[in-house]
Amino acid sequence: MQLMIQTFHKYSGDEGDKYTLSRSELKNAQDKEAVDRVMGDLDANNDGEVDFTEFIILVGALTVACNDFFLEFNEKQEKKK
Ligand SMILES: [Ca+2]
Ligand SMILES: [Ca+2]
Repeated sequence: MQLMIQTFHKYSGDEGDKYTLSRSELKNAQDKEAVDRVMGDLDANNDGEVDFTEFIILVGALTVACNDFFLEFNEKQEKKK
């Protein structure tokens, strides 16, 4: 959970509102074609930014969209145990 928050703030501070992810910030976080589609689904209130609540949903969606990334991440987590 802490890692998710750190990741969120790492990218959300690049431009505009420090506490929301714009479309371009989201692309920095995950440079995948799926982002555009995911962004459209995630931005529940259609303000062009993904707030933290929306981001939590994004993480779940990216687990599927960016499976390789999360497999690698999980492997690193496994090694810590
Ligand atoms: Ca921002
Ligand atoms: Ca929004």
